[in-house]
Amino acid sequence: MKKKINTQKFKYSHLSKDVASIQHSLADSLTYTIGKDPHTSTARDWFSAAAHTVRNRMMENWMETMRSYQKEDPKRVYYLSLEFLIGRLFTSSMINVGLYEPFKQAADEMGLDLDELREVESDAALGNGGLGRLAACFLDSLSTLNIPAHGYGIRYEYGMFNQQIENGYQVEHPDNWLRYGNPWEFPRAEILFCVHFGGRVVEYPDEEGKIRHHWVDTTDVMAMAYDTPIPGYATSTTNNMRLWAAKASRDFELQYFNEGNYIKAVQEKNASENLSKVLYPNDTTTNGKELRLKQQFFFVSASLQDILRRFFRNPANQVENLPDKVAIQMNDTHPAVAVAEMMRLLLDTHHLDWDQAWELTTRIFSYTNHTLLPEALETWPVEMFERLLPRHLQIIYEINHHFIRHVSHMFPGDMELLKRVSLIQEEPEKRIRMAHLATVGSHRINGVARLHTELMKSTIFADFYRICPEKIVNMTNGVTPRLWMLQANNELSSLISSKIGQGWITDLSQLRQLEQFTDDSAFQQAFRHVKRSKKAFLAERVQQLLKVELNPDSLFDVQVKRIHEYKRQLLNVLHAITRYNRIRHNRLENPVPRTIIVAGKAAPGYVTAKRIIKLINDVAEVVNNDPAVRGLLKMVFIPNYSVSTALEIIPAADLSEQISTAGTEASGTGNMKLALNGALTIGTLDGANVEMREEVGEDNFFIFGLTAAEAAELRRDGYNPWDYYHGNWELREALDMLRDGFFSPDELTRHRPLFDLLTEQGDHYLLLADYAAYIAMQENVDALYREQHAWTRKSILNVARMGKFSSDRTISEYARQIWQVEQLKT
Ligand code: 26W
Repeated sequence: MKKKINTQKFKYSHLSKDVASIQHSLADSLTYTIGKDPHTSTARDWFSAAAHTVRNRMMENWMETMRSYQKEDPKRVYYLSLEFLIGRLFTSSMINVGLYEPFKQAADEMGLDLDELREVESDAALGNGGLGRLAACFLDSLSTLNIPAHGYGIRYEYGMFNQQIENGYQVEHPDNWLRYGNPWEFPRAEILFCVHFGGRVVEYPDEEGKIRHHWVDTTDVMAMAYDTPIPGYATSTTNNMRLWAAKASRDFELQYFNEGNYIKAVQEKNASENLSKVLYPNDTTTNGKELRLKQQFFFVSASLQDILRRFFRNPANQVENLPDKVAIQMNDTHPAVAVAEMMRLLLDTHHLDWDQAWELTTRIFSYTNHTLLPEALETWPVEMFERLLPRHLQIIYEINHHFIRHVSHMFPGDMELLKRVSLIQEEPEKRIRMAHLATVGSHRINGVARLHTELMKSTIFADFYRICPEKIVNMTNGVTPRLWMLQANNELSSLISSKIGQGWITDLSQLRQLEQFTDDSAFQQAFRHVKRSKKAFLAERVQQLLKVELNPDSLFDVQVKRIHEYKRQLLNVLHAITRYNRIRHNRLENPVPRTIIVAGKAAPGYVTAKRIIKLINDVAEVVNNDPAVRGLLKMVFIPNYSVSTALEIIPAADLSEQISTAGTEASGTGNMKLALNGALTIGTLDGANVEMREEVGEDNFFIFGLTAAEAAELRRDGYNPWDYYHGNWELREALDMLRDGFFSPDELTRHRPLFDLLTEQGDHYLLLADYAAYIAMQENVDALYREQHAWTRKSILNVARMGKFSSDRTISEYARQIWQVEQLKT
């Protein structure tokens, strides 16, 4: 804009949050924005009007937050993540800005069904599972704690696929979440950065005769910003999540247009815009696709350009002071190429010398590791890097050269060590180890639970732990109580607040005050009533969706998470089969009615995980239709597990299944959400379960099975699953039913591959070794469930002692120990 705006004449409405004002806005939005009247408008029209009504009430705080950051220029955190599993924003936004109650009243008075409106919104499913959801919880906590922070990621046009179950099998359907528009995002057409790929590197001497590098003849893609406001709870701080969309660059099109090749121009435009088309649905296995590496560099390059532009906007900032103003957290190794890109910018654009550039870079970056599974550790072929990012490859070689020299001085003559820590893997082909790049380029690297961090030090990062022990720290995960309590369980939240006030919402440790009511029978009754109503609600949903009738008085036994061998959904199935056999053969004296609920997605190419889904559905089919177990056992697989379905399932759980092989689940966060909602945990000493048990007390936690050390030892000493098969007739009975097609009468061999996996193929995740302990612990669960008071007591204690697992606590630790950023006063 050339002309100066007369701010005297610039006056907006200052929207208030009272019922009348909300109703006025709803009418305005429906009329002026949606262009409908109440007679013709659909639920979707009303949702859009409602979303605009809410979003407009976040604008002033959002702009004020951005203005104050610009004015004060505090140190900021940049959270770089290829995934943000946000879910729906309508209710969360209302809760955080204090609109929920008046909005509900406004809607009620107008005759609008708020629940119906809520369901219209698509989930923003821009993530796979734990890692993506953690990023979303962190954004909520960062704003709530008034920490200057920006989330950076990709605006995928298609998020996590929708899972349908057809004939018991998973079928993937595209998630076209933007079809009806996204009311929460603001396209910023002017915030556009050019991202380079390919080309070649030329050297030239600068004025002082030093060799400098230019990256030339590149193919370019533009990154355009889409901003989403992230309001904190009960605070005016509203941070920004900036997601990048790929747009074809003008030059690129022109070239073909000039050649008169219109069709080719349009095709190429499409190809470059494909970069932000779809989220890769794999967790834990890298697929090595070139497009994925392009996505990584695309969002890293745009984000770093944006970060540096913002930094240099303040004339007082000099490049040497970057780490005083910028902390960049890499969510796993997915953004690790940022280390090389920062070096490139400092060397080639800002002409720093190597040592200074490196010092700044390592002070800026830190990296979170989310998994120890070897198949999840990213490596990229050197050949691919050379083709796409030739300058970065040079820089990575140079980083490696310096690092290897440093290590060889520390440990002279240890050639094996050098090979192991090198950023370059040599065999069978040359590849870049992204975890090594991220580790060497960061001043801190962290695990996500105490056990996980200890295992990092003793296993995959053992060499780095010798080289720089102070670098590896622990940051135990947490979840945001705003979503996972206030929103998921309004009833429980109100009950808690009626006893201890509302302080717990932003200081979860205050839940401890509930301990005084554990034996209060009125409180117990109210607490049970909440759980019962959540179970009845879920039962209704399942009835509608799956036409299976659930008994809300049965024990709801819940395992919800991605389907993976290491998470051992198969062990859950073995328990279900054993229970089925015990009941139908009258081997149980006083069986406790149980409903086993499983949900989760399998990566589309993960054959075993998909077989497990089919098996669960096959077992459910048999069990649910066998009169011999009627009223005593039900099993359901709830399709399309997502943030939205999690919000319905988790509050209804009595029992939380956290049964991964010890040493495999980095942390888990579903375990925290379930316990916070009053489920008791049956689990292994894995991930954050260890710390959860420590908090709630071992009497209130069902721990079974091998420890991580025992599991490692058993594997080392030679594990033979057949020993367990032959040594336990009930286990054998269950496994033989799989082998012989008991649950697949239409195709007797269908479940053979799973039988083979657990026997001949060595049962890598030690299910058979943990089977007996698991079954025995399930008996203890039944025994306790028979004692209503004792169960409720422990359930209340679980809630009361979960305070540690708020993401507010986690983020405070990151802020102090890794980022050195301050919480601002508001
Ligand atoms: C490259 C493919 C890929 C994609 C995602 C590999 C690995 C991942 C993630 C690391 C998978 C993930 O979500 N990990 C989970 O992170 C959670 C948050 O820290 C932990 O609670 C879970 O235990 C961990 O499995």
